[in-house]
Amino acid sequence: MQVPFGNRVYEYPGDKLAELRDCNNLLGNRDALLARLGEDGYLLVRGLHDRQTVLDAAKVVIDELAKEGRTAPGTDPNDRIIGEKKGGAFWGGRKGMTHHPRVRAVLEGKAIFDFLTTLLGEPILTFDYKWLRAVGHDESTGAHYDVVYMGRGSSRLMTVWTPFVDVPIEQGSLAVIPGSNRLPGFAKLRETYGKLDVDRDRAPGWFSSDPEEITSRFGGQWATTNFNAGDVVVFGMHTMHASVKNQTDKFRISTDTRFQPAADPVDDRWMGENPKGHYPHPDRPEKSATMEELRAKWGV
Ligand SMILES: O=C(O)CCC(=O)C(=O)O
Repeated sequence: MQVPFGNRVYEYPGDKLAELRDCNNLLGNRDALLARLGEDGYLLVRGLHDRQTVLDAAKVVIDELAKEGRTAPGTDPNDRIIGEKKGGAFWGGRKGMTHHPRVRAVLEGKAIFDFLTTLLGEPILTFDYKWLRAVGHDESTGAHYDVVYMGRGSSRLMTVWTPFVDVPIEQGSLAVIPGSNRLPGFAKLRETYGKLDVDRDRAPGWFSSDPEEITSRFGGQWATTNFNAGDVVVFGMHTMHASVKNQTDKFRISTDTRFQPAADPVDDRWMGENPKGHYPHPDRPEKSATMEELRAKWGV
């Protein structure tokens, strides 16, 4: 199948876009999971959450999409058909949504807390701020490291990407470069771009809109998969990731949440009753430099 990804179109599965591997055969073996995380930079767990619990959470979002007039008139909101307002929706930090009991049952539920507490080997916390999105047609996320957005606290911070619905690749699945967290070719990137703070440096966060530029210059291979509600992907702050384009007429609903050891320092932008979030917003024009200018300075 042909997959539009950034400014490229890749054949999947193929040598430019491979398959993510799940770690389900390692569940219950902490050392093996940690070794896999170190090697690949991510852990894909199939069916970590009860599917119905996730679909119940998705319904909160589906109802909101319908309420905001985003689903196509005359269609069943449960089909998530994108209406006239073409763009997607982002409810990051909108507690009425992100802390709705049915959403919290997934994002702060026992399944993910138990998994990450065991993995990290100590008590953990999760950021109060949660990123919740419905991705529209032709939309996607550019390639980046998460550390540039939330790097002020724990070095052991983990992202959890949770599809709230079945997300086949054509609906804009998550893509990762396995090993980008450790491959020697990425070392300079980790030392330069990986030290960026989008707020302190008033900088954009996406490294490139060209997935191939990254793999051809630094190494590795992009990988993605078809996701089902219940699956999660866990990854660290220096794992290069993005999403492929949503080619369908349906909203892709997913969340990104963050977890870390409770004893570690915490990035204060994302905690508290009303987390302050980014400042100034990275998409506003007061940016000090473009990513191209920063990259020229860093030589990457
Ligand atoms: O859902 C997406 O498109 C991207 C998510 C992401 O970048 C993240 O989880 O850090």
